[in-house]
Amino acid sequence: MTSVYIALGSNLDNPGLQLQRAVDDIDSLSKVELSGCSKLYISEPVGPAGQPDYYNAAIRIETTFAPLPLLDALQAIENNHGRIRTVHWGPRTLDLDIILYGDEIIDSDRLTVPHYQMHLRNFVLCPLLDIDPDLTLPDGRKAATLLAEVGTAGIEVMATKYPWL
Ligand code: PH2
Ligand code: MG
Ligand code: MG
Repeated sequence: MTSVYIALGSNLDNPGLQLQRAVDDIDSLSKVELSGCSKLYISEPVGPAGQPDYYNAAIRIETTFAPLPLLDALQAIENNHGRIRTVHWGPRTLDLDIILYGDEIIDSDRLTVPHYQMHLRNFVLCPLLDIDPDLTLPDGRKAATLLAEVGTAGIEVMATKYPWL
């Protein structure tokens, strides 16, 4: 079993419900056990202007999936939620990003872990810290230190305890 942190985001078609259903979908995967769930946040969009605010959250799972099969399973869930891949960083019904996979460093065509922007994004760091306030990256950096560097502007708690809605 490996502990994996997954960030969830949505800014289309009832985003809170998209995230709540996504947690249930991931928890239902046969090789996955849910071991932690963050608060639900609303955050200002990073990227192209003029898109709706995002809902964001994170979960921790214990899994026997290898990284790429896990990515396949998460992308199938994204597709089932009507995800259409258009604009880079543009609006989406559901985005599931593998942020950390145990202590592994992965640099392949399809997958970069730790997520290459995690240290810049408070909408990823805040939810991760809900689950594990002592969270440390494979390079030894503390998630709490990274959040102190980026700050908490533009992000608000919508609901504290899962199920959020
Ligand atoms: N995801 C993006 C681009 N911009 N902004 C916020 N606030 N939250 C996101 O999840 C997000 C974003 C691409 O994955
Ligand atoms: Mg993303
Ligand atoms: Mg993604």
